[in-house]
Amino acid sequence: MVKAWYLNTDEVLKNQKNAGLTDKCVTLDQLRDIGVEYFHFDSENYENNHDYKQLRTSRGYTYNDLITITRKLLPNYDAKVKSFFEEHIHTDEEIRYILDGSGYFDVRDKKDRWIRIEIVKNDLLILPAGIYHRFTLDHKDYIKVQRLFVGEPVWTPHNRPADNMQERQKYVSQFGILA
Ligand code: KMT
Ligand code: NI
Repeated sequence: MVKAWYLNTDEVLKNQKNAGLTDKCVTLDQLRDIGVEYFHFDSENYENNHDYKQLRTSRGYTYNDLITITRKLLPNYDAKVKSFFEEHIHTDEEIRYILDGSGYFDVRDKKDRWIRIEIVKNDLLILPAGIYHRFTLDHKDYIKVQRLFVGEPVWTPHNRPADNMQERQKYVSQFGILA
């Protein structure tokens, strides 16, 4: 089950277990309120899981691939890990299904505070287009994720500030973002 909490400072160190852990827990309802959706499917036999298949069909997630983020396996590891942790948005949803390992997604709340979301095996997280976010591994330095997409994938990150982008403005007005 996903856990989420407010970070105690803006500048937390990466690769620390529960880095920035506070007692200010964030609920799934609070995440939904900023457009972040969470699902849970057993990753052992997910290809045959009815609910997983249903999610993909209903939302049009036709594309999928795998990415394993760990120093030994990911080409250009240092640069990629660095860019994942730069605050950015995308023009489309970011859909990540965790098949193994763990990590953290940080997302901004309506008042521009960081919420840290712990993601572990079996979690499927959907970030809406236009939400400012970043990703980091934890101290285990290993995550294996399935990336899903509607049609031909576009992974381009647009680093903050990207406030003039159409998708950002759409997100801000749809979810009543104050910042
Ligand atoms: C992104 O755009 O933030 C990422 O793809 C992060 C790596 S996938 C867990
Ligand atoms: Ni991203």
